[in-house]
Amino acid sequence: MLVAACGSGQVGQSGSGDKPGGDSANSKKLALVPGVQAEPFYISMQCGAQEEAKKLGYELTTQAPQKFDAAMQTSIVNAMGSNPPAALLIAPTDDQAMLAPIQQVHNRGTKIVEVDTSLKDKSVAVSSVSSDNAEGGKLAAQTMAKLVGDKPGSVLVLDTIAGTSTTAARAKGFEDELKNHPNLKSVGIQFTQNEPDQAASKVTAALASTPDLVGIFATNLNTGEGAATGLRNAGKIGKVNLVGFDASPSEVDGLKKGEYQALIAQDPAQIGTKGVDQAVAALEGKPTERDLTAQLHSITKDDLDANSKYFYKQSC
Ligand code: T6T
Repeated sequence: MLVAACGSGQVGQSGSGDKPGGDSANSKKLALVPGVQAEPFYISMQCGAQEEAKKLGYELTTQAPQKFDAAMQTSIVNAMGSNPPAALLIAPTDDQAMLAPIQQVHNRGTKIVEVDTSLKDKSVAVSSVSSDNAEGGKLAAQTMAKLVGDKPGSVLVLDTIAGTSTTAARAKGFEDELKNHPNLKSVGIQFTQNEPDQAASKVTAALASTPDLVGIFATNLNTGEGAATGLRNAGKIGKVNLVGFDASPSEVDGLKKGEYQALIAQDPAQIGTKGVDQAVAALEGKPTERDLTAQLHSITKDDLDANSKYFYKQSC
């Protein structure tokens, strides 16, 4: 587990029994628990959150699991124990398995704000801030249809892990929009466990079984990186369109090299900023918004430079 790539110390180290959010040692403490450590999407989100927390006079600490894994994330949340922060900003790695640990922290008085992913149960968090992921999937399908043109063919969708709210919504948004483009036929959604190697193998298998494969939609950074590897290994770079999600340095590099034909970039810093605003509003008794979205941007090689502000960071 990693502590704060861009800042301060551990969550919940000072005295025990404080009442979160009350007039206590922890009343100005916010904790951020992203989906996984050392990943440009979550680092960029953390940068936005940290800056906003500082501006508003709060202290934000970050602790992320080594892998996008509910058991690892549960350990971090459980370790907050009797000394929880005033507010917890969290990207639940599983829309059901993370309910019990988050609920426990909530029961101790901590305000919960979901950033990026969310739980199925809408009763725990005061606010959820994310991209409009269904809209992102739709945008990806429209981009794919434009890239493929009138040519009929099959497309493959690479999802991450079942129970990841964001990528599930992207995959569904893509499949729904595909119905408006009858030339394109989906060969279905494949799970990759968010492992690039598994994504690469799925692409290798799809290329072998589907000779008319014209496109792949990779629903996040790892699936995209794996898909590019699968295409490279088969000598299919540029022959099969790859539309990725996110804009990590390696994906942007892949777009420049022609491995990807388009990327749907999120604005993770904005998610972090808005998440902190919601947490602070909840703590200060001000109105909050239950669901907030951050903007998405479709980027191709032709408009790369104009969109460089959306590229993700490796550090703050
Ligand atoms: O796409 C992001 C994030 O939105 C998603 O929930 C999980 O994957 C990423 O972190 C990128 O790897």
